[in-house]
Amino acid sequence: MSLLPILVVPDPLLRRKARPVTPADAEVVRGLAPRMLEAMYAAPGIGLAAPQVGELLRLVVLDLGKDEESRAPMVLVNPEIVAHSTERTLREEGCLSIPGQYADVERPARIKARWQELDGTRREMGADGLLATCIQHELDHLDGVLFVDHLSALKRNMLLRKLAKEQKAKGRD
Ligand code: K2U
Ligand code: ZN
Repeated sequence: MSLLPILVVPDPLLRRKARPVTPADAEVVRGLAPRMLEAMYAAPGIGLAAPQVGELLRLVVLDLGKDEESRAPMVLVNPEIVAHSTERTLREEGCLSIPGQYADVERPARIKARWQELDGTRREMGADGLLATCIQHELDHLDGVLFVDHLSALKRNMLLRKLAKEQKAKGRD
């Protein structure tokens, strides 16, 4: 089966709020989650949210494993951040929907996330470091928020203009 295409800004779907997954979505989600993981590994990336493949569902996949041997895929259905530290941390972020553009983003250093697994099991986990950044980045996607929205308007516009220029040049090649 072909790889799911990852939407790139300024696709309007990336700015829409995703709806909660319901039991009626079970079959669709069981089929979609593995395909999202494949698209994420191929990108490559360590996280992917359903809106990035055009599905407005509150569904995220992530895997911080360093290589094929250390894969540890996670599927988060209806994920929420239920607590976060007051301490914040700065980390360079990229985004598969804003290819080739990077910037430092400040976010809470530690979070507590709650979600359901594909089989409906409820999970809760504390996270810090890159995992905390990735979960916050992906949950932003579920609300139509992109990492550039955490930057100053000047930096955001510079970065998006640079992407548009690169996309245009690519179109000409
Ligand atoms: O949502 C996405 O676009 C996937 C991002 C998630 C992410 C962004 C920033 C920081 C952590 C995760 C992609 O995985 S970006 C590629 C990447 C790969 C390794 C480490 C950081 C970012
Ligand atoms: Zn992203």
